[in-house]
Amino acid sequence: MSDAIQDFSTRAIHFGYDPQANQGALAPPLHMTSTFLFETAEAGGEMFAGERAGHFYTRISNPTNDLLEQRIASLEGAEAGLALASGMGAISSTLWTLLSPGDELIVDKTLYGCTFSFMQHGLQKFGIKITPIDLTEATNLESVISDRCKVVYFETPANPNMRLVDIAAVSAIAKRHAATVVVDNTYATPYLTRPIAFGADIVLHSATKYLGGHGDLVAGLVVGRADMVQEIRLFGMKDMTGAVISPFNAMLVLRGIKTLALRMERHCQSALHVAQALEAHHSVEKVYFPGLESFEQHDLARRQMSDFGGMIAFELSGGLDAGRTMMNRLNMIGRAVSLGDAETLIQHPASMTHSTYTPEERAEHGISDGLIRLSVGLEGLGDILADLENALPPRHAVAVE
Ligand code: 7XF
Repeated sequence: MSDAIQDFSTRAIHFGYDPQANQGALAPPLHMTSTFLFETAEAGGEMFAGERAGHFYTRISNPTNDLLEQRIASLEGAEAGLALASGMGAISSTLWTLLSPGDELIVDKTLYGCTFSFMQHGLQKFGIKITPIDLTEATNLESVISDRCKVVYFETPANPNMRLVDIAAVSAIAKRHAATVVVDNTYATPYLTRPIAFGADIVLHSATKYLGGHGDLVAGLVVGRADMVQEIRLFGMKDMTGAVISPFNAMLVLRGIKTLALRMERHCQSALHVAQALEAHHSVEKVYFPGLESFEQHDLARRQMSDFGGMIAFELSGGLDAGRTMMNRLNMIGRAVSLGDAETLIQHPASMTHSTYTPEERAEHGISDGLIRLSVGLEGLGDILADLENALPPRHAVAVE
C-alpha cells in the first residue's frame, strides 16, 4: 500500500500488515517465540552472516516487533525503525552506537532525569564529554560546536519544564559540523511533530507513554536512516544493551498506536482548557503550556507542532509546600510518574522524575523545586477541572487566620 496517499490514522491502523497473508486475521499475530528454525544448517550460517533475509533470534528481530518498527518509521517519515525494551533502552543503545571515548555530546539543559543521569553520571565515566547548553536559542550551538561533537541531543517539549527547541535551526547548524541530531519525541509524538522533516537524523521515544497510551507496558522506539538504525540494532541493542522488547509488548504498542490520533486530539483539547483554567486561578503563579499566548515560545510551538500536546507544568504561589498540599487533596487525578495515559497523572519532578539531578544540577538546569507536572488524560474535561479546582487553595484561604 502506498505510503504517500494515506493519512496518519490510516497508516497507524494498516501500514505494513496484510490480513490475507495471515489467514485473514484482523489483528496481527503475536509471534511469541525466542528462536526460529533453520531449514538447513547452511541457511542458518547464511543468516548469521547477513547473507540471507529472515528472522533467527528475537534479540535481533521478530515479525511482531518488525511490524511495529515499520509502522513507527512510516508515522515519523523515516526509512527504518527499531523497537526496544524501554525508552532508556532506546537512548542507551543509540548513544552507545554513535559515540566513542573522546567524542563530545552536546545536549539541551533540560532532559528527563534518567537521560540526564545516563549521560552526565554514566557516559561521562567512559570518556565522553557532555556539554549541556541552552538550545532554546539555536545560536548558542553555533558558538560551542566543534568537529569533536558527534551528537546533538534534545527533547522538545522538554520533560518537565516544556522548553521547546527549534529542530530545523539546530539541525542546520549540527549538519555543518557533521554531528548527528537525535530528538526525543516522546512528549509530542509523530502526530504533533515529525522531527525528521525538520532535519533531525534520529528520533526516539519512550513508547511507554502516548504511543502505548494505556499505562500497561514499558517500551522504546528509534527511527532514522536505515543504515544507522541497522547499526543500532546489530551493535547498540544486540551486543551492548540487550534491551530487546518482548513481542507481547510490541503487540500492545501496535494496538495503542491505532488510536494515537484520536487520543492525541482529546489530550490536546483538554490540556488547553486545563492550562487556561490554571492560568486564570488566583493561586497559580506560572503555567508552562505551549498553547498559551503567554508561553515564551508560543510562535515556535505554532510552527513546529500541529497542536500543543497534553502535558502542562505549573507552579503555585506557595511553592513546593502548596504544591504538595494540592496534590494530596486530589481525588480522581492520580499521583504518579509516567505520562500519556488515559488517566490524568500528576507528579513533582524535583522529588520524583528529576531526583536523579543533584539540587545544584536542578537549579543550574532550570528545574525549580516548586514545579508540578500534569499529564492531562482522557477523562471528561469537567471532572478533571473539578478535581483540580477542589484541590487548589480556595480564594478565602489566604484571608483566614
Ligand atoms: O525507559 P522509559 O520507557 O521509562 O522512558 C524513558 C524516558 C525517555 N524520554 C522521556 C522524555 C521520558 O519522559 C522518559 C520516561 N519518563 C517518565 C516520566 O517522566 O514520568 C518516567 C517515570 S520516572
